[in-house]
Amino acid sequence: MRTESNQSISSATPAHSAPSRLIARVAIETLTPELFTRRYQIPGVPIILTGVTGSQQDWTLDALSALLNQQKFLLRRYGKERYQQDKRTWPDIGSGVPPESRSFLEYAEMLRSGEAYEQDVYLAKCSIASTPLAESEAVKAIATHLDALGLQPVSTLNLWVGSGHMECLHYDPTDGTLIQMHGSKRVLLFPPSQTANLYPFPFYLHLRHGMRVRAWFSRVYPDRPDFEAFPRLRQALSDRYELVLEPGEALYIPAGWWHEVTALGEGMVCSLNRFWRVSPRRALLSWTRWRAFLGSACALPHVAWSLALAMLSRDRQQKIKAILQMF
Ligand SMILES: O=C(O)CCC(=O)C(=O)O
Repeated sequence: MRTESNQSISSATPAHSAPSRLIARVAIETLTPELFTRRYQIPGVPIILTGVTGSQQDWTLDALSALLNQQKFLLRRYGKERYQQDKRTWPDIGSGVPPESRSFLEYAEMLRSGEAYEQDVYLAKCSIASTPLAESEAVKAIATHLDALGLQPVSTLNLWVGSGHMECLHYDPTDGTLIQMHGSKRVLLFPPSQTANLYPFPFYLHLRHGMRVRAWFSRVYPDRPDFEAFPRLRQALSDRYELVLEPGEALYIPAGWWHEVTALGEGMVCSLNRFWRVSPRRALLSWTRWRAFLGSACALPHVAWSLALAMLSRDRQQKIKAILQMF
């Protein structure tokens, strides 16, 4: 029997805030690159694109297991207590969580037994470039559709597989698309103008923690607001967008837009994402991007020191791999 160990998921409007705003859905076939660039990419406006995977997707756990088999992936074990804790006490966040290397079949077993749900074990942001998924019909359809919008990639396609996981509130310094392949995800979004009201970790924290803690993560839980500790959160909540992303849909998330992403239900939920270059004017004027770069720059002395220590240790390869994996 699985317990409600992960943060409770509610799409209802919390009693303390105004109703969520909505994000429009547009069939990708109807968008020309000019239209996409003018309406969404240049101003940095999120949009849900439908029909992105063509009819070629059914990424069930059995289908993924058959294709990925013994291929190794890095998993993050968050543990069931994490979302009960005050985020200010977290020793690590996101890619800063120490990775565990497992074959896909081992992870599939964790998903089937409920361990992945109960212990919140997440296969996060793993490149599919050297896997058979890269050659699949669904990925070809995605590439054709997204290339046609004129976006310029700054990453490969990444795989995200889990059960009940909540990827907590953060933003990325590049534009991104989150593409839903199996199951559904609830996404909460806040515009970059709400950054101060979402209490991000300060960028200088990287001096002390390197890349384990990240300035682009928020210290608040939007669904369980602590207005005493974070009074300005009230303002952010009145400027909140909410949606459920369904298979075959892609959410375009412009750089600096805060997002909290929760896999719905207890079954396996799978997505792909990819990051894209930001339009030059928005890149230059975005404070959220600059503070992320400042944070990364502050992390450099700590990272260099950790690398030096890793070089001197016996299991240096493992340690260096774990440090580099945080980027
Ligand atoms: O799907 C997730 O868990 C997180 C995805 C995400 O943060 C992104 O696509 O930028």
